[in-house]
Amino acid sequence: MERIAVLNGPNLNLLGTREPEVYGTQTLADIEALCREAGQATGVEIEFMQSNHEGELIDAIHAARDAKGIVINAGAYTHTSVALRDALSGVPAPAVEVHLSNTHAREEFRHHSFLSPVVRAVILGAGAQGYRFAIELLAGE
Ligand code: CA2
Repeated sequence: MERIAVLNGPNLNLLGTREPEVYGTQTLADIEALCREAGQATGVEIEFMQSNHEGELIDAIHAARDAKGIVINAGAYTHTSVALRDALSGVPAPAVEVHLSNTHAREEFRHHSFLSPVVRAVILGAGAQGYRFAIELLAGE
């Protein structure tokens, strides 16, 4: 079965504990369950991980090089990390960048993404459903 890697960056392990008005009430475990449901519905295996460490996320991108796709919410590294962008550019798997919040409606430092120019699609502000949309897109291509 083909697989899709779902990668989550720093602080996303705190979801559901604070700032529900920005990020919703769902926990990362809820999002993982949603992704596994979307994987079952679309016939792909889901690999789901979260890390607070940039290098671990880079290793996970490299490990997903032969996957059908990568769904990535890189958290704040989105706005800072040339290294994550280079990792995504360096693997053949297409990636979809997902953010729970609409980063363009927030502070200016969240408006720029180093990742957006090198991904297949960007999904902003759809909450946890954004992960489902990303899996459906990648699984269908
Ligand atoms: O909207 C998103 O998904 C973000 O990637 C979330 C990141 C933020 O830095 C990006 O600009 C947009 C932050 C995730 C941290 O989530 C927390 C949740 C609860 C409490 C504290 C942090």
